[in-house]
Order: sequence, then structure tokens, then C-alpha cells
Amino acid sequence: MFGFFKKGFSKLRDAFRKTRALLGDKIGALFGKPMDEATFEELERILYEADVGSECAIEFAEATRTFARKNPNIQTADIITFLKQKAINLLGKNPDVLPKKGHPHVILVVGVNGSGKTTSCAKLAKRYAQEGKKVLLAAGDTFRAAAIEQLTIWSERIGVDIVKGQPGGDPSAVIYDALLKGTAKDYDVIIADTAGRLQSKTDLMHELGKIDRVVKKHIPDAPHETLLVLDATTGQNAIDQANIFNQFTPLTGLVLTKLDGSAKGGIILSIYHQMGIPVSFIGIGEKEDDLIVFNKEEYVDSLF
Ligand SMILES: Nc1nc2c(ncn2[C@@H]2O[C@H](COP(=O)(O)OP(=O)(O)OP(=O)(O)O)[C@@H](O)[C@H]2O)c(=O)[nH]1
Ligand SMILES: [Mg+2]
Repeated sequence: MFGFFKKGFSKLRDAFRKTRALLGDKIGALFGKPMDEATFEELERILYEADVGSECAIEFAEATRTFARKNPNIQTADIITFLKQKAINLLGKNPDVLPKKGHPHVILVVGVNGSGKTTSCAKLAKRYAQEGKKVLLAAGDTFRAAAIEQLTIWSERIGVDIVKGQPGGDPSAVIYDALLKGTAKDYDVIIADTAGRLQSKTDLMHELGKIDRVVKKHIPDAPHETLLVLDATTGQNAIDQANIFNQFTPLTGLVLTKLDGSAKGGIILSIYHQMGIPVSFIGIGEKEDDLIVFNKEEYVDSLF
């Protein structure tokens, strides 16, 4: 258990290497020199570059200035501890991702094109299957034949069942079929993939509303989770995506993908600063094991 935990943490530190080089290392160097007014402007710029968002960057830099003024003999380590604590306070509670609600527990996975939805469905399936859950995938991206094929390959690789329909068919019908099978055959978790859609395409966004209604017709309190998959390298547009998706299908959590190799890991702070939607999982690679449950303490320790 402890070994697994440590492995997860070192993977996380590895994934945040570039962000840490931008944040932790530069902040360390900045406060290694005597402080003046320019120090805090530079701090704001460093935070902004790591994608924490302009408002959050200003707030953190201002708070650090006040803290430093009150404590003239402050050391670099104290500044880092102060910033870490500020980040922890902003991040709220750690997510509870155990599929406790509903049997079967229904997870709907949504997002813009190419954000990592299908891969995240596979990673989640693997995670829950490993916990001994009976998992069913639903190939709700009927838009392209290749999308159905992609999820089928994952299901075979991971060893979980899949429900699929015809390319071009109604995604709600496929997901409904999966719910019928899931209930009849006593599955614990159903994970439904959906087609990528731009948040600005209103007709496609309304399709999500239809999926939601069809799901509720069969299981009134489902989907128990609606996860929006966001590509962390998109930067601040991710905030816009989250706000609009949330209007069409209430989100319970976010999956931030492609954090591996990105220097924009500060986006998570920006998300918490601007929205009330928690980050549930983070994707740190293309393989089925490259998904970590978000933990704010580990995240903050990986950043600064
Ligand atoms: N490095 C990295 N690559 C990822 C991650 N998650 C997904 N990818 C890659 O991103 C690409 C798109 O992933 P998909 O899962 O197909 O994305 P999608 O949202 O289902 O795409 P559409 O169905 O076309 O909208 C693939 O090449 C994945 O391997 C991640 O956490 N890290
Ligand atoms: Mg896909």
C-alpha cells in the first residue's frame, strides 16, 4: 500500500517536473536575492507563466508581499511554505472517488475533441477493475467508427466488457443499452465515453442534455459522476470549457490530462480559484496506469 502510494507520488513529481522548474525553482532563486518591489512583480509573472491565472497570480503575489513585510527576516523556505499553505487552502477538500453512490455507479465522460476522454475512460476502467469492481464500458462516441474501435481495443487490453452500437447511431441509445445490461448483469461501474464536442456548438451541447435525460429515465439518480476531461496544455480556455459544459450537463468533477511534460500545472490552482468544480483525477501519460487520484498535498509538494 505504502509502496504504491510512493510510486504514485514519484510519478506525480515527475509529471510536474517542468512546472516545478518554472515555479519552485524560479521562486527559490527569486527570494534568494534581497527583496524589493520588483521581487513581487516578478513573483506574479512567474505564477502567471505557470498558468495559475491572472487573478490568482495577483492575489498570491500580494499576499506574499504582505507576509514578507510583516516578517522582515524571512527566508526563502518560509516563502515557499507560505505559498504552499495558500495553495492548500485554495484547493478545498480532496476528492472522494470511490464509486459509493448507485449500483451500477454510472460515470459519464465528456469534453472537447482530443482532450483525452477515451483514454481516460480506459484508465478509469482499469482502476476500478483492479479494485475488484465489475466494469462495463459504453462506446457512446458513435460519431466515428474509429472511436468505437479505439474503446473496443482498450476493453480487450484491460479485460472489461463493452456495449457498442452502430457508427452514426444515437449515443443515448448505446448508453441506455449499457444501463440495461449493467442493471441486468449486476455491474458495479458503467463508464460511458462520448464524442468530442466544442463547447461553442450549441446543438452538440444539447445532445449531452439528451444523454443525461435518457440516463435518468432508467436510473433516476444517474449519472452519479459526470467528468469533464480537460487537456491541461490548453491553458485558460479550459476554464471556459468547464463553465459551458457545466451549464449543459452538471459536472461533478474534472479530469486534467496531459499534465506530463506540461509546464502549465498551475492550471489546477486557476480552476479552483475560478470555479467550484473539483479536480478528481489527473492524467500523466498515455498508458492505462497513467491516472492518479488528485491529492492536493501531493500536488502542492510537486509544484513548489
Ligand atoms: N501525454 C499524455 N497523452 C494523453 C493523455 N491522455 C490522453 N492522451 C493522448 O491524447 C490523445 C487523444 O486521446 P483520446 O483519449 O483519444 O482523446 P478523446 O478526447 O477521446 O478524443 P476524441 O474522441 O477524438 O474527441 C491520444 O494520443 C492519447 O494517447 C495524458 O494524460 N498524457
Ligand atoms: Mg474519444
